[in-house]
Amino acid sequence: MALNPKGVVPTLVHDGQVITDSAVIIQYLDEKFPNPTLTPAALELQEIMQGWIDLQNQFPMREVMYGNYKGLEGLVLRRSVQIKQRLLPQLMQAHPELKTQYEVKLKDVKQWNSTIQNSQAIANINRKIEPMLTQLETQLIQTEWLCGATYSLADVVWTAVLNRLKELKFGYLWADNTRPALSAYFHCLKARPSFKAAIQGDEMPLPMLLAGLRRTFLNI
Ligand SMILES: N[C@@H](CCC(=O)N[C@@H](CS)C(=O)NCC(=O)O)C(=O)O
Repeated sequence: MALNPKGVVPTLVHDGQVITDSAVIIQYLDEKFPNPTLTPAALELQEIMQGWIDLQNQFPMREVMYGNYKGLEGLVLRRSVQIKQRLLPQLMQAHPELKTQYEVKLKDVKQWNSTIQNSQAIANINRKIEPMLTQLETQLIQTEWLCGATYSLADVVWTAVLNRLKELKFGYLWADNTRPALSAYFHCLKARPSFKAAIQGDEMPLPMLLAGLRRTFLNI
């Protein structure tokens, strides 16, 4: 909370500087480590890239994820938000210097909790997914990557979103030739070594699942 008042990951500390928000973090990293750069040289393309990053940022992925996950993982995830809501007042008391941050966080977590327990609210949010995928398809019919011929930070952020949507069983929205350009694009993303290094095998580790189940069923 001291580093990142929103109390979320990722939070990067580099050279004594605290950088929050994944979109800002990847842009920071690309600037600091530009070989190879994932930012197009042309200003016009940079604006397009920013547009795709902003679109991703506006998408309520947290609610989509916690609201749609099925099975035991879903149970554990949703329960973890309830536990968070219960623990935050205790943390606030223990760290009075961070009271303001904790108050904002608690309000946000309450809202998050009520959204993910409300199937109608989740259904409404889910309806935003398809138009967004159509927007991607329209672009990808014309260009290989989101900003044209070269892979960029826009593709980095959408790799995470598409992979998460696939995990949440929304992959049918681009499978079976419903959105062929998007389907081919996702294939190309998955074939990249960075995908294998960073995302593949990113399942909830067993110890984490077990700890979550203990909390969920035994309240410890
Ligand atoms: N827009 C932020 C969103 C960060 C975010 O929501 N992170 C989640 C990752 S699951 C988190 O830390 N959630 C815990 C919480 O909100 O308490 C970013 O991209 O960095």
